[in-house]
Amino acid sequence: MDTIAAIATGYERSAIGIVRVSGERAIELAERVFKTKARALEPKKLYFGEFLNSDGDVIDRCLCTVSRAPASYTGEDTAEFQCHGSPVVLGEALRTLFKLGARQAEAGEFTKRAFLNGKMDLTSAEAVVDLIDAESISAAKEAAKQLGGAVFEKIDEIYTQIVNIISDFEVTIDFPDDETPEFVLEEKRETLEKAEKTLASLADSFENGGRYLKAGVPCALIGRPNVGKSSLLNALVGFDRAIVTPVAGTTRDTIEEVCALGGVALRLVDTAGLRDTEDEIEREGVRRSVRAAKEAELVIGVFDGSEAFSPDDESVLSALADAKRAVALVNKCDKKRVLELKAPEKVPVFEVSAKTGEGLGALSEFIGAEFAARDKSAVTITSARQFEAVNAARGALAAAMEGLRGGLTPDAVLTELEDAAASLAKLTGRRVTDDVVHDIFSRFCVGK
Ligand SMILES: Nc1nc2c(ncn2[C@@H]2O[C@H](COP(=O)(O)OP(=O)(O)OP(=O)(O)O)[C@@H](O)[C@H]2O)c(=O)[nH]1
Ligand SMILES: [Mg+2]
Repeated sequence: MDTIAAIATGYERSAIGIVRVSGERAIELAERVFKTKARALEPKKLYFGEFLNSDGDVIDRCLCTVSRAPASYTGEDTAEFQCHGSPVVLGEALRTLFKLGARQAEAGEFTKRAFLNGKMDLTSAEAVVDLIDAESISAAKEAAKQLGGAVFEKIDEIYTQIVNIISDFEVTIDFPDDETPEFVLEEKRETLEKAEKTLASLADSFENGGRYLKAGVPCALIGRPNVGKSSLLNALVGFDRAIVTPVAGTTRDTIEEVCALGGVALRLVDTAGLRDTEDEIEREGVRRSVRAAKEAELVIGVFDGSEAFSPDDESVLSALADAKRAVALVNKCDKKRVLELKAPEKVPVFEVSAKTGEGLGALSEFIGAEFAARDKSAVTITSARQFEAVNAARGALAAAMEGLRGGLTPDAVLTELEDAAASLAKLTGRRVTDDVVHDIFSRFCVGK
C-alpha cells in the first residue's frame, strides 16, 4: 500500500499534536525526517529527537515511535510523531512527509486499512467512530465494548455455526435419495434455534435503547406557558440556550439540544407552552409541541408548583398518560407549594427548581436507571445497519427452521441458511461491498 500521512489531533492549537504515517515507506520516511541519537528506530519504543523539514531546519523537538507490520493499528509499517500542538508546526511536518512521497490520508483511511488488513472487523471499525462521536458515557461504554469485539464475537459465532451446518447439509443433498444419511439438519435444529434467539435479543437491544444511544433519547418538555420549560432546558444543558422571560408564550418554535443526564444522551426538545390562543404564530407553536410529544420516547411534563392547577395543565396530564414513557416535573420548588397534582399512575413525579437546580439530581438518576443498559455485560446493537443485517439473518433463519418442520425442499432450506450467513457476513465485513465500506469510513475524521 502507498504511504499515507495525516494530522491525527485536529488543527486547533493544543499542547500536543500527532502526525501519523502508515504504509510501505513509513519507517524509512520517519528515519529521514527525524534525527535522534539512536542508530535506528526500533518498533514500540519512544524516541526523543528533532524533526527536520526539507531544508534541513529543525521545526520541532518531539517524540517518535514506529511499529512494524503486522503489529500496528493499520497492520502496516507505521510511524507516529508527538509534536508540539501548533498547527504551523504540524502543517510543516506534514508537507515535509508529502515532499518525500507520502500522500494525505483520506477520512478514516488508517482504520479502513486496519479493516482491509484484517486487524479489525467492520463492527469494531464502526465503534471507532462511535467512540469519537459519543455524547454520553453510556454511548462511549457501548462503543468501547463493540470496539473490543463484543458484537463481532456474538455474530461470528453464529455465522460459523450456520456455515458448518450448510456444508454438512450440502453433503446430505449430494446423496441419492435411497442412500441419504441421517437427516443432519434435524440434529442441528437446536443450534439454529439458539442462534435465532440470540439474534432476536440483539435486535431487541436496538429497539430498546440501542437506537438512541448515539442520537440521544428524544425527549419533549411540555407544559402550559410560563411553568419553566425553557429554564429547565437551560439548566439541563448548562447554558442559556432558550430565551426565558416572565411573559407567557415566550417560546414559539421548538428548540432542540443534546445533553447528557445520568450518563444517557437526551435530545431535549423545548416547546411552546400549551394553551388555547388566538395568536396564529403561537397556535403553530402549540401544534409543534403536540407533535414533539407524540414523537418523543420520553415526555417530560412540566408544572408550576407555586400556582394552583389550571385547565391548561389538563392537556399536559393527558399527554403524559398517552406517552410511551413519561415523567412529571413540579418546577419552582424554591417557592411555596400551591399545586395539587394528580399525575397518571406509573408517571413518576419530581419536585425540581430550574432556578436552584434542586431535584435535578434525582431526575438524572431516574433517567440513568430508565435508559442506561441494565445488564452491563449484554451486547447492544447501536446502528441501523447492524440492526437490518441482524433482522435479515433472523428472518432467514426462521424461514429455514420453518422449512425444516415441513413445507420447504432441502434446496430451499439451504438457500435460506445461505441468506442468513450472507447477512451476518455483511455485518462483520467478512463479505461486504465496496459501497458499504466507503459509506462507513466516510463518517470518520481525517487521521483516524
Ligand atoms: N422561582 C422560580 N422561577 C422560575 C423557575 N423556573 C422558571 N422560572 C421563571 O418562570 C418564568 C417563565 O420561565 P420560562 O422558562 O420562560 O417558562 P416556559 O415554560 O418556557 O414558558 P413559555 O415559553 O412561555 O411556554 C421566568 O420568569 C423564569 O425565570 C424556578 O425554578 N423557580
Ligand atoms: Mg419557553
